Amino acid sequence: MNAFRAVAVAMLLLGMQGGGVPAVAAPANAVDKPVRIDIRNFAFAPATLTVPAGTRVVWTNRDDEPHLITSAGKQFDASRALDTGDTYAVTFAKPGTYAYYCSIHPMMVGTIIVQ
Ligand SMILES: [Cu+2]
Repeated sequence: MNAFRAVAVAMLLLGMQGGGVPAVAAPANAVDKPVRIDIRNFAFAPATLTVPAGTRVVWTNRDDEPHLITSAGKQFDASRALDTGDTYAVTFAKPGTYAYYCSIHPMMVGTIIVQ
């Protein structure tokens, strides 16, 4: 083991014992599995979804009617009108509360809580 490597290992061990800042940062995009929301019977299922930051959320329209996902606060781009079986995906990078609705059927509402 050369000197540089010994110092690196020592720093790693100290970092692990420090308890504050982790010695090795997690990758920026630690969430690789999309989370799905079904649109069924004129409702979002689940209506409220809590996910870690970086999660890709995919809506799928299971109804025979078109639905159009729209952010209540214009926090993300609206989908096009989704026909049966169509999907729409948004990656939520920043923590926050994202309310959305169907602009064709505004009584259809949902919330995504990003932690
Ligand atoms: Cu709709």
